Amino acid sequence: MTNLVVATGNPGKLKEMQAYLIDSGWELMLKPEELEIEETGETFAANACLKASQVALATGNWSIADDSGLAVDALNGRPGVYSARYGNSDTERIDRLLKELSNQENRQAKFVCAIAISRPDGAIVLQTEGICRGEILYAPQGNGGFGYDPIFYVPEQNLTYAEMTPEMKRSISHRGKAFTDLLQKLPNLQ
Ligand code: ITT
Repeated sequence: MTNLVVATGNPGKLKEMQAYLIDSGWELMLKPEELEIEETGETFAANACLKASQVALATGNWSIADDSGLAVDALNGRPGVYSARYGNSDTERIDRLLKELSNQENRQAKFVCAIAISRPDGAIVLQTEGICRGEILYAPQGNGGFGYDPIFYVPEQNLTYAEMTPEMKRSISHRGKAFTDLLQKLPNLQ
């Protein structure tokens, strides 16, 4: 089995990425904790490529990275690629977003997930993106998941991401859509 380093320091993401990749035929490895990549890109795709490529070069292995975030219509797509930098904790980030939307009736938003896979020499060989549209609630609801999950409501399921079982979130989420596409292409890579 070929090693594949999962290039994330976010435990919530890591758990979901491992679940998608468990039967993929790759030997998953964790990114060394001290290895941090600065996200200088202006798009999710650019940052996913940056992380995958840098981690591959630093470890000498194949690497997979996920760059994701929440884009709110009434905020012109913010926090977008700054989703992780919107506060120092999940609670702070959620509070800030809810404050910014406090007088706003348009609650439409989308979660975006870009994934990139790099060869050990840093070359990106696969990229994909998934989107899930939803609405931002006025207060958090549900205890599951991570990050912005408690305020992201999906009308088709009548649940927030945080109220879904991990299996349901995996099947309909932005990350789920990106991985469905990726997993079809993954076996042909090496
Ligand atoms: P890595 O770069 O190390 O992977 P990160 O947390 O910095 O970890 P990003 O730069 O991609 O990752 O930022 C993503 C932000 O969007 C972060 O605040 C997440 O909590 C949030 N996010 C991404 N996917 C999410 C999901 O499925 N549910 C809730 N929040 C999510």
